[in-house]
Amino acid sequence: MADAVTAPRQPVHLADYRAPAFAVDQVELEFDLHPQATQVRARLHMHRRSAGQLHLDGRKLKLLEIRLDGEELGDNSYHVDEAGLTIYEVPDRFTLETLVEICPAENTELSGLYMSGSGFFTQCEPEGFRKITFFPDRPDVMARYRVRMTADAQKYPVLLSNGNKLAEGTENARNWAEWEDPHPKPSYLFALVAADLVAVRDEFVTMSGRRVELGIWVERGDETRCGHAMESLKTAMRWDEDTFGLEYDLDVFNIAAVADFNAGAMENKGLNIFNTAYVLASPETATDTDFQNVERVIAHEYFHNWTGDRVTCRDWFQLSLKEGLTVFRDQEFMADQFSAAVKRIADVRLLRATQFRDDAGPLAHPVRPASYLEINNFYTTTIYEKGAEVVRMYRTLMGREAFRRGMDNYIRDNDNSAATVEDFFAAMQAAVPEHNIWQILRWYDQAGTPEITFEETYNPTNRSFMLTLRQHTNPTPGQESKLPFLMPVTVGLLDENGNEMLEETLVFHQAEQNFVFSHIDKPPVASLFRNFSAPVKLKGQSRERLAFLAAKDTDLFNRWDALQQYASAALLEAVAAHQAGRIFQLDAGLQDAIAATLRQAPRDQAFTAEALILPSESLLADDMAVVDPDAIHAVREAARATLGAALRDRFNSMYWECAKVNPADHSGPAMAARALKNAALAYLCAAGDVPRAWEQFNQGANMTDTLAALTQLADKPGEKREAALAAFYDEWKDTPLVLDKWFSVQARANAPDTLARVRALTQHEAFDLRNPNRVRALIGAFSTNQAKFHDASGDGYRLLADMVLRLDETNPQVAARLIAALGPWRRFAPARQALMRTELERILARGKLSPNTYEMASKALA
Ligand code: B3K
Ligand code: ZN
Repeated sequence: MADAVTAPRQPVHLADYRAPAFAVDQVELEFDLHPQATQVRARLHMHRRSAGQLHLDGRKLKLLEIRLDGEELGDNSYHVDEAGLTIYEVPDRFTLETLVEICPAENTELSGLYMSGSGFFTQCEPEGFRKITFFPDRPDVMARYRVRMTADAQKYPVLLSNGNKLAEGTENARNWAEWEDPHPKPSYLFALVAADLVAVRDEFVTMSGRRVELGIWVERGDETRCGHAMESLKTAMRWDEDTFGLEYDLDVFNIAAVADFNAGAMENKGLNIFNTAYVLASPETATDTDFQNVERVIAHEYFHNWTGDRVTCRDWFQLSLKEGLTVFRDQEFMADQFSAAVKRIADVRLLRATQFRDDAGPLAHPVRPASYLEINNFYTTTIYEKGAEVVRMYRTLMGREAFRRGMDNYIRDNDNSAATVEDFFAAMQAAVPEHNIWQILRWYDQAGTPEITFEETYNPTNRSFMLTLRQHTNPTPGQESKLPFLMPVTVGLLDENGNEMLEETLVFHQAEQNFVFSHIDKPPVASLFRNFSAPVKLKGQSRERLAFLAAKDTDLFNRWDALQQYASAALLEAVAAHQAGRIFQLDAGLQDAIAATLRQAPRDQAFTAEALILPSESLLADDMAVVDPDAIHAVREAARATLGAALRDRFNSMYWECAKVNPADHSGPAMAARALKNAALAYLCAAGDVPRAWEQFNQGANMTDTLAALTQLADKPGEKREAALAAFYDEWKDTPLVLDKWFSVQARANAPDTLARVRALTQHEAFDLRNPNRVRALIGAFSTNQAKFHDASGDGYRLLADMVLRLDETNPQVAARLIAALGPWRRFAPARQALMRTELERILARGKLSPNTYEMASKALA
């Protein structure tokens, strides 16, 4: 059972940070593993750093023994409560030994030591270690760990922990193993696995010639689906050496996969634990997107070895120090494997869809929050993706070489220690002593998405062009007024034929600033914020200018973005017309722009596939004063159908051209061809060619094509839909990751009965509230289905709130995350506002609520 409180716990404030009073030099842990009653003996070798009592965190631990320097402690020399253990008096240097009992089988929160599939697994970030033993469970306490574990030899033959294995053996039908990690680490990076797993092995020789044994541990039968993860790991290891000079620092690197996992994966030192979704991939079971996600997450966790593990965070307010930086690193890695522009487009799409949404509502928080009730609520796109944007701005401002010097400084100066955002800044600033970049720090502490407006003046007499930029950031909770941000603005000036006259990066740091370009022979067209040089909203570009840039911009990202912005403007105009009762008419310019995009398809298939996707319904909603989900849905669907019909021949020929690619080929070009083919399929189906999807579904060439076809079929009620869903279920009911797709495809469906089906699926025998992937596949996916989730009846909201309340009893982390979908309630018309608010209030009215869910629901309502 999860922890529950009736009253909110006290928030933790960044301003209250104090260095720990005690250091832990060495930790010895002994686990006697049993599902119902595991005993954990901990010997902590500690010393005092400042005055004060010794307090160790601990939750739901049954204390069996306690000794200080070998002497048993009397009852009145210590105190245990629900937060931990206090010992009134300790010497300056001592060894504390405790023995506790915990129950992994009943740990449904999936934080601490828990059971899943064939064994025991841990998840300690951020505060799970305190559910395993009494410890100063905070990242600025770094210690060396030695671990011994014993478990039933038959049931749990594989015993893993961080670092290197020292010894192993079998005694009385129980296996034991001892592991030692030579690197000091915070408790959140501790990991243990005891399960019936098999390994896929390989090796990697580092740049200095050291041999590293690699192992990926999975359930028997899954070995055949690990090849891509292993290749990705080796590619990532080489990339970090080549790009940042960072070499792996242990002789072993293990990855263990687990089916029940709250997050994507976890960077425990030398023993990463992964959600199976980010390890297992084969063409029959994984889509191209899955393949890319495996590669990205494998790289991300591996990169944490330096940005996270060797240099960790002083406290959880600094979470983005490791997450933003590591996301930036995985973005760069992926950009180097495929197309940089397409990767940038995908990243910005995600940022706008989730981070911009959160930043505009009651859940907005800075990249470094000032306080929290439950840190698990802060693993957000603001901390991760906006944090990565801030790192990217450093690099854009400094240039690649100086940024690399800054990274070298950062690692060298903070190695084996717990750092802050200021430490990162100091390392970067030291690499560019000639520029003062302190103002970039505001991005960490001020929330909200800056809105940028601009003016242009061309002076033919002195051949100068002046660009005036203005920035404004709306208030966010607790931050009424904002100071200007420092941001790089990459600007390209084009002539009337689209020839590039210049490209420059401006440093914009005032509320309003003028930039003058000289020797400009004719009035230019400016392409602003190229490659999305800052995470802002650029306002006020005319349709003519957007159409021009969509066709001519030499910056591929901005060409895509101009088309997106143009499409948004055209579709929102159509939404207004729809609301006024007028019949839908497709903007001629939009059709021309899409046709032009199709013509250039052969040059860059991956880019074209991205460019063909119209702005999502939720993105269109962001630009409406009062969101009308029904009108947005009707208009976007009408636009897709009209475009599909008007450009049918071109979509057709593109479809067949791209269909030539080998279905088993997972190279970049093959994936690009499939993406384009399936973009064409979506338009053709929108225009009525559903048999095409049926045919593609029945070919079953690979999961990418099958799922793309099933997605189309799921939108259209009728026999084919039922037949396809039934066939898919039959084939994959025993393959959990694929069955997740069966749930999501129905939750995302664009069909009149989606809501009823999702409600029914919550009762399906294969729906399992204990498995976070399944919950995300059904409920998470449904909450992003704008038109259906926001059904005027309010049933969508009710369904979500029902799930939150049920889940809160077992897994509050997953429950609380779902609430974000109700965050934007103020953006809707009064009827929907009331329905959404009612559900938030219903959640809060529950007497016993986890701090996770309490924090999200109360902040969403505030
Ligand atoms: N650091 C982990 C996140 C753990 C989530 C805890 N709720 C994964 C990652 O970002 O690499
Ligand atoms: Zn991470």
